[in-house]
Amino acid sequence: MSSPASRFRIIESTLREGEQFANAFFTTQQKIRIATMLDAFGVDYLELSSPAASPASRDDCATIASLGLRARILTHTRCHPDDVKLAIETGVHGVDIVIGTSSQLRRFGHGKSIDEIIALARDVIPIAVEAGVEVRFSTEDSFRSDVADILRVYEAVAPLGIRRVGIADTVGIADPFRVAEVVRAVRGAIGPTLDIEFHGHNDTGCAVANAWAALHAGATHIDTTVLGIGERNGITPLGGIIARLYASEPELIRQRYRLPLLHDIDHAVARLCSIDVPFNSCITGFAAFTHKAGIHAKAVLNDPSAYEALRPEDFGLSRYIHVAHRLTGWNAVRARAEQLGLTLSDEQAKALTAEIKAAADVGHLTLDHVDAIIHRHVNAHAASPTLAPVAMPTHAPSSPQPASPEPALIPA
Ligand code: HCA
Ligand code: CU
Repeated sequence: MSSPASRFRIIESTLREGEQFANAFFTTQQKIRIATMLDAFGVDYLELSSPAASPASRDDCATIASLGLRARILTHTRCHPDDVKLAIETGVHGVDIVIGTSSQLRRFGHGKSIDEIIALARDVIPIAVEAGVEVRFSTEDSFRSDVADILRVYEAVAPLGIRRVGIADTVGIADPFRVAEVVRAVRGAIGPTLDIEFHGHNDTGCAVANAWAALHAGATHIDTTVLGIGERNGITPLGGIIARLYASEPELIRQRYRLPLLHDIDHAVARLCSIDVPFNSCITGFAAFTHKAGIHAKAVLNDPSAYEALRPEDFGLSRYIHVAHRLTGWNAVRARAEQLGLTLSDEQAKALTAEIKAAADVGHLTLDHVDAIIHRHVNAHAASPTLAPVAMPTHAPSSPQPASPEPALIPA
């Protein structure tokens, strides 16, 4: 089997699932900006909120579909003839049709039986297929649905001219093993030619792993949003799945996506939603490339790959050695002194490190404190060769800015 990374596509749903995030409200101009950034990054599809949601949602579908982006524009619709007709009129390239198949959603949502769902799908899908748009048909809440039920639905819709089927972990209940099992069963039901899309919520923290498992089991399309925003705590984050794919196939992912744009995309969407980029966001979290413990710092100064699965340079970012704390080590301290234009002997570096650790035991240290200690120590030992101190920025201009209190970071 070819690697999952070589044949997958991203369906970026920040402008659909992301709009369902509690803090999200995007104006038309903001949607255009997000769509343009994601297109420049290189996602394959952009999914937009249903035109049936509101008049502005309808107009935004038409506006974004007419921008001439490279990405194909999709909109999300209920399995209803009027919604699908409205979607087609907006000029989008495709419709993502969805209907709930779990007993919970059938009972508390639309109230239809599986036979009724199949009959409805047979009425609705041909409207889109005959209009010449790309059609996906998905079963909402797939993982709490009876597998026999969803397979019956997929078997029924597969011959109707659709391009792909969708499997949705609507409540984030699935784990990677179950996802793989269901994807394989769906592949068996629909045959080898149709594509399979996976949409996974992150309620139990498995969204990236589930998406990865789906790809390994034969899924072809993954739904993402920027930072994972969406209903409740959201879905597979774009940065998370990119990090996962990059770890397996760095060359391919570097070629396919403009990775240095991710930092600005994450920060732009965070700002629009009045949130911070979470500290633990893959790639763009403020400490994603910060090394702290002395043992780590020493090895990273020798060779960054010692403690890095991802190369920050590939994402337009810098790595940092965090030096002003009690876990620091003398290699890191000596590297900082070198950045200040000062050369330390091993003994000096060790003595200084002891001083820094003692100071850090007493209270919070900043990089300025560390620099002052280094200067004081070097000046007190006049015999040591001292050079004129060189001012070093605490952060490279493009570096992620840490939330306060600001750790003392030095570029490595
Ligand atoms: C929702 C629906 C959905 C749809 C996914 C899909 C889900 O919660 O509004 O179209 O495949 O999570 O089931 O986002
Ligand atoms: Cu969802």
